[in-house]
Amino acid sequence: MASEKDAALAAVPTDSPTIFDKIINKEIPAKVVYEDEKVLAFRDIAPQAPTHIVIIPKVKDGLTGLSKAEERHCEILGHLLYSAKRVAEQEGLEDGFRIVINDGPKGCQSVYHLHIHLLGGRQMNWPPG
Ligand code: DGP
Repeated sequence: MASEKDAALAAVPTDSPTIFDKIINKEIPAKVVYEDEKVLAFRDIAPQAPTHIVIIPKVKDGLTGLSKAEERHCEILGHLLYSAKRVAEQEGLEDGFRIVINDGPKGCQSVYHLHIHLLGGRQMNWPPG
């Protein structure tokens, strides 16, 4: 199985639908932990921590990644971050957690639909790899 880095280097930045659209449309299953009208949160298929949840906007609106954000996206960006905090609470991560947004090949992004990683349940290190 390819590493996350290999997957990121092989990924082609695109505005086309991704695997996350299939999850949004329920074409493929995912372990959904939180959902509202704007965002969906589900467990990562390749968890990097005991708790590893991906939080995505249901409508991509050009947000293939954070680097493509424009002023019109400010509301959904804030909503995503606040949703991550709510999911962290729901998951019982009261001792702390980490939020990650990978962007582009060097940022190790493999899926071009903006997403926040919520990681918790173990001691994190710094600097990240
Ligand atoms: P990134 O490398 O930041 O683009 O993160 C993409 C994440 O998406 C990666 O941690 C693995 C996860 N992922 C990819 N495909 C699927 C899938 O089909 N289901 C779930 N649950 N997660 C997926």
